[in-house]
Amino acid sequence: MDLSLQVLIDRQRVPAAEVGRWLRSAARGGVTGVQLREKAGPSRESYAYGELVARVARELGLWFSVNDRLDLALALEADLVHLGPDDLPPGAARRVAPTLGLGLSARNLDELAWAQSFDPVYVGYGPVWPTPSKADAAPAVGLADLAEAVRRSSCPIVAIGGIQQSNAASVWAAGVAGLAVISALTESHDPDQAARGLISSRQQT
Ligand code: TZP
Ligand code: MG
Repeated sequence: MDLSLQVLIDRQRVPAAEVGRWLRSAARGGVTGVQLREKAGPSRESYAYGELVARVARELGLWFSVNDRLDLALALEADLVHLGPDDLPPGAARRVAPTLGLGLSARNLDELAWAQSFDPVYVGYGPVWPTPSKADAAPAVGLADLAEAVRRSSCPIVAIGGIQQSNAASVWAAGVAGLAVISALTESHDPDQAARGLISSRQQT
């Protein structure tokens, strides 16, 4: 699974009518995976939107992940479910869905040790910088802590939180396996170019 560039989307940021065109553009620029991150609204609507995202992701050869919701991940036949320390315990998800991939979040080095013990596909680490995209985000960890996480981790680290074109090279330099972003792509007028910029800053390290 290519973890290089993951985008987290929801119905507000990428409306259903735009999903096809939008994801095609993002994939052209180098997005490798998409995470459905629906925090509000009726499950029925999240499911319908997720069906669309999953179908387009498959057509484009992107992996597909679901944030928080094991039920939606199973119903949508996702590649991964992404869980944080306050979500359904990873052990419970494993019991219910032994073959479903796990992505886990860690907000500090202690949580990284916890996350690694489940042998996830990757650990999302951050927020690296403060971000307006997550209401209840933990304090930013910064680049030095991110690099320490990479050194300590036995599984791939994906950086998240406040990653933009302007700072992406410094994140790659910490040795991460990939980037996970919301605003850098969903608030861009040109997801192709924006993704291309994030990917190409890897070469600058
Ligand atoms: N988890 C930690 S920070 C964050 C999430 C979901 C938000 C990332 O959004 P952005 O716009 O890329 O900073
Ligand atoms: Mg969560």
